[in-house]
Amino acid sequence: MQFNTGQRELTLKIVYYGPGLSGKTTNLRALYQRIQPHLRGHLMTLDTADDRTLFFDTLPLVFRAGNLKVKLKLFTVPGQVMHNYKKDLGDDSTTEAIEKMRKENKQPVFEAVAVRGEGVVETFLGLVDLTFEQIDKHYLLSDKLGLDRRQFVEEVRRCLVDAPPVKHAEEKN
Ligand SMILES: Nc1nc2c(ncn2[C@@H]2O[C@H](COP(=O)(O)OP(=O)(O)OP(=O)(O)O)[C@@H](O)[C@H]2O)c(=O)[nH]1
Ligand SMILES: [Mg+2]
Repeated sequence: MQFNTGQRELTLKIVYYGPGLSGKTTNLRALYQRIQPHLRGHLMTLDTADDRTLFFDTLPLVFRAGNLKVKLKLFTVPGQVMHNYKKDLGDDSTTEAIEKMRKENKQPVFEAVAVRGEGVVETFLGLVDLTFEQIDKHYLLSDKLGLDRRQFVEEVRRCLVDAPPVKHAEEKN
């Protein structure tokens, strides 16, 4: 996070990371399609010949929240072997296995099919919600700027085309 007091500008960088070929770049591409064209910047992807991310992909989104200018910089990085142990369940994954993950993981679990764009927006808004919660704890944005978490996520939701209603972390389960 960066905060420019003079310009009242908040910059947040969110990085999608995980095993190689797990759909990080596909998530960003799907998200690009769902952001209102006048609010999104250039989607830059840098692939090798076989579509593997070389350095990173990036997609900026700029909007206003309260009296702040907010820049969300979305990134993906190339998948690394060290992330494989977090890897998706196989094709034999069942509803029960996903329920088990939901119960055992501290983090929320979102189901998505990035190639079809399903669940991509829900995942993204969930990320934005948790990101705001986290930085608010440290930097007291609600107190200092009067910027409330729900209001913030709602502003991000409004940047999207046909976005579903937001489910906040504490409302899940
Ligand atoms: N079946 C299925 N295929 C997917 C899904 N998301 C991505 N893919 C496919 O999986 C392959 C890898 O997707 P990428 O988005 O390039 O994966 P990545 O995580 O960016 O990979 P690296 O940049 O190499 O780390 C592509 O052929 C995608 O079309 C999904 O939800 N379901
Ligand atoms: Mg990639």
